[in-house]
Amino acid sequence: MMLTPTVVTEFDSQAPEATKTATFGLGCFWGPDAAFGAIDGVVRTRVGYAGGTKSDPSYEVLGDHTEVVQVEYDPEELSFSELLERAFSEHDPYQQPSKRQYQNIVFTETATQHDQLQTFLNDSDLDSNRITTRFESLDRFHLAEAYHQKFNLRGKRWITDVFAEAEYDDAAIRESPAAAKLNAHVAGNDVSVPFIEQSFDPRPRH
Ligand code: MHO
Repeated sequence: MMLTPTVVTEFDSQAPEATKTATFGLGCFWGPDAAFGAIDGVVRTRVGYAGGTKSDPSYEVLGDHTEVVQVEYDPEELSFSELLERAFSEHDPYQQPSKRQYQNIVFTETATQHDQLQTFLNDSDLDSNRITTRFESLDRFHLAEAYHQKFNLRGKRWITDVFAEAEYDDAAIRESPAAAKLNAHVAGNDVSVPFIEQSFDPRPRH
């Protein structure tokens, strides 16, 4: 089986409708975009800026914002607590980069997420006095530029050609569940999705 426009559109059409979002600042957003995209139950990912006050941040003029990944997940398959576990395995909570652009931040978007974060921290072995990770309620998520979305996938012409053939524009690629899995896969993450496990051998991995 090869990666074809039909494989992409069929996978995307099967995405669950009732999703929730979780947002994390974990350094340069390309890495967590691919790491979270690999997880079963993560439906979509997008990267952006949050945590600051500037009204229209861009990559070049970030103001006081931080690079973040927003994860859209299927709550029937994956919990916020499991995402927290992953977020804490993706960074050292005792080391905070001085650059605001790359700070570690766990955002909560609802009172439930806030409570789940408290429970997670209470149940963990972490020394709360030494934690430097910021915990904030999400004010606003600002989408990053198209060239930062699914960054690993964008360098792979044999994939972007398939999305072009399927008539996906930049926004559609950003919002595509198939693109999230493919981006994770080409970044070297294990992805257990049949169309990826069965595909690609005839294709060059350049
Ligand atoms: N400037 C770094 C990180 C980019 S990340 C989107 C690089 O080019 O690797 O901040």
